[in-house]
Amino acid sequence: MQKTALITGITGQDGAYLAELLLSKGYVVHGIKRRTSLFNTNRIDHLYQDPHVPNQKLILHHGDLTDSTNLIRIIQQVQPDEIYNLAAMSHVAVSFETPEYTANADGIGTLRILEAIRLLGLEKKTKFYQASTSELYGLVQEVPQKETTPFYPRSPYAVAKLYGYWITVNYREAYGMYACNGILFNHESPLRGETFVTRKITRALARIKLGLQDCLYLGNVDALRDWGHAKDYVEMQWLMLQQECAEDFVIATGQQYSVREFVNLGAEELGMKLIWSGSGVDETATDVNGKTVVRVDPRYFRPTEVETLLGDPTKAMEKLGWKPKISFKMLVSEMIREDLRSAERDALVKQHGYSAFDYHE
Ligand code: NDP
Ligand code: GDR
Repeated sequence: MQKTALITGITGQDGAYLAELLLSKGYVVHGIKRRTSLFNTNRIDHLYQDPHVPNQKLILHHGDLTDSTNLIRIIQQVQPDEIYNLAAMSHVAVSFETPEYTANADGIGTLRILEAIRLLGLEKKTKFYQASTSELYGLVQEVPQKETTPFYPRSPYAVAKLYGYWITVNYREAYGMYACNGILFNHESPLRGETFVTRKITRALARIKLGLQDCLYLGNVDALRDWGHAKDYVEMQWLMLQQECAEDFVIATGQQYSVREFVNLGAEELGMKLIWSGSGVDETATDVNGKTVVRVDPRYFRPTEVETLLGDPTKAMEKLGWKPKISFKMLVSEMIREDLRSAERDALVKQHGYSAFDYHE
């Protein structure tokens, strides 16, 4: 029986990898995308299917997590077997600037989908996946963090996601819905948004290497994260919906690196050696010629920071057979390779007299 899935946030990093995975498994995939003034489907363009061709397997709908009637209409029309709620204002630092919107999209947005499932009488048909996050642990209460570790969110983003987490648990318990949380630790890829720290680093280092950018400005380089690859993680999202009963799972690698270590490894991949000096806001890294290529800039500090995250994925290993295929080194190497390729393209464009606008955030 061909299954139908609905992905919110299909234009994002995970949405793109998940759509690819589900299509490869024979699903019909519906995705919700926001109306934007320019196309923003780059990550899924390779999956695009002309709507005029019959038997389309990838179908896009305009929608928004802040619009209940829109969500109800789409879910009614699609009658999905599985919903993956990946849409969110997902940037922790930006959530301090847009806290109300973040609560609306990330918190109440989750409720809107669960309510739509219930109102449409789909509680027994539609399985629901909620993109929960290691940010829930925030000020960590236990090391490493597992499913039973108490939460202590440290940003408007994490507080909104806390609501999303608990409303998912509540609808499972109250209405017997198959609804589960994947508590995913940071996962990255060449498709990662350019303003998350890993992609910011690999993009900047590649551009510095080719003389397109002078310096990489970072915030807290001591922050420690448990970084995996998005491609591995979306497979677990799917598996969580293929179980007998809905349960919540931590997905992590169980290994931790600092932002500074990420920078060093990225630089090594490009044949650059960095020498760090100073501390706090005066910390810098120079290359072997003494040129400063990394500077700490307090504008990237957060009002409340999550200093350290380290996951314990034992439950997922035992029940879902979780074993990440892509190591940290392979992840950094792939991201650097892809960013070097796009920097080479930009350098070529520049050589021919065109200059690309270089946005820094
Ligand atoms: P991205 O930021 O790459 O993608 C977010 C997606 O949500 C985009 O498609 C975006 O659309 C869409 N979106 C944002 N706001 C709305 C809205 N109001 N209505 C509808 N769609 C909206 O995130 P990731 O792919 O990295 O993450 C996927 C999910 O997993 C998110 O919920 C995130 O919070 C969560 N998460 C991510 C982790 C990670 O390390 N990547 C770890 C743990 C959880 P547009 O393209 O138009 O901006
Ligand atoms: P995070 O990811 O906040 O963990 O949320 P991000 O890559 O933004 O930050 C990771 C750590 O790096 C530090 N940092 C910087 N971060 C950014 N963005 N820019 C900088 O210049 C910079 N310098 C240092 C941060 O302070 C932080 O400690 C991601 C998102 O995908 C969430 O949606 C998801 O829920 C969590 O991962 C798990």
